[in-house]
Amino acid sequence: TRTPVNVTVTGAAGQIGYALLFRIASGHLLGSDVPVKLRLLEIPQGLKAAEGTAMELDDCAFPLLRGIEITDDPDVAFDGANVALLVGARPRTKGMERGDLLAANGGIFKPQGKAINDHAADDIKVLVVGNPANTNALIARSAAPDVPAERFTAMTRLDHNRAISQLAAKTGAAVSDIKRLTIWGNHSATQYPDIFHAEIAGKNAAETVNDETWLADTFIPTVAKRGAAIIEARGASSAASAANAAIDHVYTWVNGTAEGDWTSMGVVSDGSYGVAEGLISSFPVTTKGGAYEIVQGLEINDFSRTRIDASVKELADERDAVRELGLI
Ligand code: NAX
Repeated sequence: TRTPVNVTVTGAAGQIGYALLFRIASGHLLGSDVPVKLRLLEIPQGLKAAEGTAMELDDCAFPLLRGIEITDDPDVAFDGANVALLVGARPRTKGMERGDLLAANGGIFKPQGKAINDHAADDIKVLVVGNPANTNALIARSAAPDVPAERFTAMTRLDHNRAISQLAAKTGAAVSDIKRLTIWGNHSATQYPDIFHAEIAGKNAAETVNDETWLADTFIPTVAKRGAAIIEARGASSAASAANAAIDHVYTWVNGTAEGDWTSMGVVSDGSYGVAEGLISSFPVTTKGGAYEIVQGLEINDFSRTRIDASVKELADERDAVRELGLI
């Protein structure tokens, strides 16, 4: 029998947490034969609700779930963690300046990064979901000098999945026929969903669509502003789809991308495609054996270049702002 994998989830009492935990416990995060132990990190006000969720998890009698621990202490939550899903974050509230938002999140992700550095297992893999996800990942990574930088990733898989779905709807293709879609840059309104290298049933997606107006005026803004559209419709931000994307991100990282396909992940830049080294930016990546590589050698046309550069500039500005605040 396999040793259980320790999975830490922060913000466990939140709405994404509620949609996420049951799927982790039922084997969707790592595989249907991998037992898991859950560690739930919450702030003191969230502990009681997390306990309620843990009661429901017990009531599912999941065969793979080997234990649940709930704490408000990051040192306890990340002790021996193999996978960490950093979901809890400080949302932007009315009248809040960007600097205040970055500072408030620095107060969360810096100590969590340090706790990961000091207590997590050697094979720790971190996914940051809480916004601003890329820069929160940068803050956590900077506080964890003993952990290889590539273990800190930010979630753009929801954007990736949204883009596939929009492209399928436009072309009448099945989502499973769409491959090699890429989200570049920041998980924000400046993100760039790129279909120039994507394939629909083996044919180039941009050539199949052959409609640059749709691309520029409909597809890109629909994907980039989907989060706001969900809030408008649902009266609450994306939760189940975000949890699903977090599951997809980690599952793909651990279990590998399909031959001939890739995925999108926010990962530390090695300077590829002119993205400044050290920024946590979304790239096309392939995964194998629990490791990932940025896809190399893609030709970037002018349409794409402008949009990648704009999103990367935003990431560089966020990095400069958190540097000024002493957070990295
Ligand atoms: P909720 O407000 O429902 O839940 C957040 C939870 O985090 C709360 O229970 C809160 O008590 C807890 N929390 C706050 N600070 C904490 C800390 N220091 N340690 C542990 N727990 C802490 O938000 P939810 O809808 O679940 O969203 C969570 C985050 O995901 C938000 O930052 C949101 O912006 C972000 N998202 C990111 C997405 C992405 O694609 N990267 C998409 C979905 C989502 O918007």
